Order: sequence, then structure tokens, then C-alpha cells
Amino acid sequence: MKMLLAIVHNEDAPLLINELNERKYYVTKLATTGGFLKKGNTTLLLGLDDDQVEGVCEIIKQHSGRRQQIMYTPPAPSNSNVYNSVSSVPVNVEVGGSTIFILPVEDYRKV
Ligand code: 2BA
Repeated sequence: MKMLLAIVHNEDAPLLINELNERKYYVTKLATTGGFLKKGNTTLLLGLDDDQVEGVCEIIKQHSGRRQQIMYTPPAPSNSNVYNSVSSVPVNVEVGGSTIFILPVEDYRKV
């Protein structure tokens, strides 16, 4: 057995958890805080059989892996001195990304 511990972005958590539940995985969600940025993130705990680990990692990757997204920079304020012929500029940014720990566990019991 394995305990999979995944630290994901708060925005990615709801859809990811829905998908895991639909696929019949048990998930515990913890509200956590990153020690570096001091921003909220979500930590998921899943108790898994060894052969389920790769599939779950793939689901996490699909829903909260690093990906490219087009963002539009806000237009410069009209009273600024910046030449403003284009109202906003599309910029390709990397968003998302999860950190996964896979721990061996002996057993688990429901009592
Ligand atoms: P990530 O490496 O994507 O980490 C996102 C969050 O995942 C972290 O939030 C932390 O809560 C958790 N995490 C990642 N690796 C971990 C590990 N080895 N052990 C325990 N928890 C872990 P934050 O700590 O707020 O970090 C946010 C982002 O800041 C990190 O993104 C990384 O890009 C950067 N970062 C974190 N610590 C750093 C450091 N000591 N020096 C430079 N950059 C750092």
C-alpha cells in the first residue's frame, strides 16, 4: 500500500477532487499553507493500492499539472505616460503544478 500526498493549487483542487471521487478514490482534503510564499494551498491524502498510484498521478497531472495559459496584461491607465495603442498584450505564462509524495504504508484499518 501507498499513502499519496499531493500539494496542489487551491484553484485546481475542486475539479481534481471531483474527478478522483467519480473514479471511486477516497480522498482527504487538508487546507494547508506553503512555508515559502505563505499562501494557501491544498494537500490531498489518498490511501492506495500499489497498482493505483500511477493512474492517480496521471489524473493529478491532468487537472493540476504545470501548463501554459494565455494571460492578458491589464491596459496602462489612460492618464499614464505609457503609449497605449494596444489595450492589452497576451502573455504565455506557466500555471499550476503539484508536488506529490508517495509513502509506503504497512496497512490501514477502519475500526
Ligand atoms: P513549488 O515547488 O511548486 O511548491 C508549491 C508548494 O508545495 C510549496 O509552497 C509547499 O507548500 C509545497 N512543497 C513543495 N515542495 C515541498 C517539499 N519538498 N516539502 C514540503 N512541501 C513542499 P511554498 O513553500 O509556498 O512554495 C511556493 C513556491 O516557491 C515553490 O513552488 C517554489 O517555486 C518556490 N520555493 C519554495 N521554497 C523555496 C526556497 N526555499 N527557495 C526558493 N524558492 C522556493
